[in-house]
Amino acid sequence: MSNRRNFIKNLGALSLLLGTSKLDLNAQNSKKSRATKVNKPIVLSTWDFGIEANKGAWEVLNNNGTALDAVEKGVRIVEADPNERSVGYGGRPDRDGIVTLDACIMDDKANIGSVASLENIKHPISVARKVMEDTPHVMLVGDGALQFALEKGFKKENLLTDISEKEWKEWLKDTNYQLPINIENHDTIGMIALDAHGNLSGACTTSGMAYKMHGRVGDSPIIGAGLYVDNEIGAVTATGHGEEVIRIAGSHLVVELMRQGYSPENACKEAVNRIIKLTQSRKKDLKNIQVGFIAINKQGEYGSYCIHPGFNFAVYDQTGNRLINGKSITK
Ligand code: SD4
Repeated sequence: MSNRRNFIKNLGALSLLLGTSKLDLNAQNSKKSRATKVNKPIVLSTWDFGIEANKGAWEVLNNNGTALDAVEKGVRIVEADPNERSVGYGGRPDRDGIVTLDACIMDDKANIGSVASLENIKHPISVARKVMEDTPHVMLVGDGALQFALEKGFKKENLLTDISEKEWKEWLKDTNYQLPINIENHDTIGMIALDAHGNLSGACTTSGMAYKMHGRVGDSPIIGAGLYVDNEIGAVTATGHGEEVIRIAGSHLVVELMRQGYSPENACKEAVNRIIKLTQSRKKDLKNIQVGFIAINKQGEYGSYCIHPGFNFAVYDQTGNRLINGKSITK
């Protein structure tokens, strides 16, 4: 007996030495949770506009629909709303006054579709879905994406609303065309869902960083950065400073951490810490960078983490639709 106790003690010391204890603990936790009932259906989306988006998604999920249909329907609500100034119609333009949209979608079978720097189309997420379903490619950009959208019957529309135009002109006067670098000028809707059949999908759509350079593409349409789904493990989406999310292949990283046994929240936290580490080693100012991740696993457990306070996300499951503040590294 005492030998066994010593063995366990030594094993503990060894795993501490190897730095595996946290991982093991998480793996144990997640194994424990696997025995419990799966929390499905469930949908999560970024920011407070996620509440309205979740309602649309829930109509699909609650009627036995697929996670794929749910996430497309959900994010379209925000894309169509001119009062949401960071997504779709009414989104803030680039520094040349042009609204350019980025979006991607991924289903439970690893089908993927994406559009980047798309102009004049109100629902880039649905164009991304068409790329996924009707082409042999996974990503179309700029003029080619627009040409494809028009071929598929999408209507060309002016997406620059009066208020966005007015603000952009004021910004031009005040800033003399200098690129903005702060944590205030972007909000993306990323949505991930687990349906009643136990399948995962996700969607991500944005007008990107306000007053960006024309042609700039963020993380949101990049599979593995702004969104990733692995139907065996979980789904993840990101919001915030796209360049930093791309730098660590953020959403894919979070899925891989969950595969290793991390809880959704700890996986998001680890990814956020990696961004912080790289920011510091590159001697950049962390106060200008905000990134948040949200994640769900196959059991319907969810979590989030961001760099600075201020990020929130909406969750809709059998207990209702609610807004939750993301935990942050800085306080
Ligand atoms: C981007 N990640 O274009 C997007 C913007 C965003 O919350 O998410 N804002 O970099």
